[in-house]
Amino acid sequence: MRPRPPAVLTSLPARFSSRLHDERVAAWLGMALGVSFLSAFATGLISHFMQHPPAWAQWPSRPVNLYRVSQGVHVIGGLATVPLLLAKLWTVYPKLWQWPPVRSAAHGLRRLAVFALVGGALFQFVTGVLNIAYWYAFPFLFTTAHYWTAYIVIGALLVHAADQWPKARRTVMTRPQDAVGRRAFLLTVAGAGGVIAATTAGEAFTPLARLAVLAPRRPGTGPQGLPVNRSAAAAGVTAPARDPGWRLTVTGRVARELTLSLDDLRALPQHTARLPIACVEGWSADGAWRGVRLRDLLAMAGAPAGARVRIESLQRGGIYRTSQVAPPHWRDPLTLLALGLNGEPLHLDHGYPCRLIAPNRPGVMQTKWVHRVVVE
Ligand SMILES: Nc1nc2c(c(=O)[nH]1)N[C@H]1C(S)=C(S)[C@@H](COP(=O)(O)O)O[C@H]1N2
Ligand SMILES: [Mo]
Repeated sequence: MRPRPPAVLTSLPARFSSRLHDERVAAWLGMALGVSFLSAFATGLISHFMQHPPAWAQWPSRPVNLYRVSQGVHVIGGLATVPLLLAKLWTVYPKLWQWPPVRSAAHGLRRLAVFALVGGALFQFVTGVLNIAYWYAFPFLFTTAHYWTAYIVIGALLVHAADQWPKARRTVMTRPQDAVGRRAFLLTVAGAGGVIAATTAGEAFTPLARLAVLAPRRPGTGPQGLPVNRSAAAAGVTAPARDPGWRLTVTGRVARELTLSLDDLRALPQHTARLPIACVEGWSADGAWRGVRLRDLLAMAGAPAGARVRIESLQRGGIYRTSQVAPPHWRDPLTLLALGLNGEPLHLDHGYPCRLIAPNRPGVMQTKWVHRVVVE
């Protein structure tokens, strides 16, 4: 004999009185969420592997805005998905109390996948939003946790989607018999997602910058019209960056080591590149950068053509004090050690005396306050 459900559960169905706890609403929302999660996963992988390229692979340096668009889709698309996720959870939460909780091994596995999917998705959204709000309320490194949880979420999503697909497809293909306000509900949810997208897209898409009231950073703000992520004071580099004794050295596997003062750098051929800073947190903004081509410096030093280059900052600690530049990027004529931005000498917070700026590259790898270029 089956155990009877606890009394509290038998009284529950009456409380889930809304007719929107409904298969049809759940199916439509599920399909939309599936598309959105897959897009987040793909763009997330791009971001991860741009920051941590495997030894055997190199990213191209073009198109210039590839990373910017991909990361904008990741963050803005992710934020716009929040209402969909909440609506889906609200629609299906009566199932949480289904009785018996596990009917068979297969049913148990299905439910396990749903729990992993819901738990993982909530974790991704909550920590993701806290991260772009610069509220590091958690003890772990966000990027690592976000990356590994993504595999759990996508694995669980595939199991859940394979399981639900036949039923969901049938549900959306048949005509509804009754009108219970589904269309209005789904349109409201889609509208809420649209409002979030519209009020954050301007953080990456400059024409909408003034609408971006929900974005923590946006183009047009900050010194020289560009947001600042970590200031010189926060990075502890104010004194060494201002020191007239500052020198740039080009060293490592080179024929001639170079040591250059700021005046030496200014005396070299100067080039302008219009390139974005595209932060992993979703915001991006164009600047007109002016400075010395990295490839010119490496040619002067006699660096081997296939070498990888490490850019080092004056900053003493922090995970973004160095970055790697692979040949497609350092050979690109747009890749500069910039001395100026938007017609002025580089602001201290943008990396004075000199910073790396390269096309199609995450913001975290656009190293500021550079003082050493090491050919590996
Ligand atoms: N040395 C150093 N460079 C750095 C950082 C840093 O913390 N230290 N932050 C990076 C990040 S996360 C971004 S998005 C860009 C932002 O550049 P900006 O402050 O000039 O806009 O700088 C990058 N360069
Ligand atoms: Mo960033």
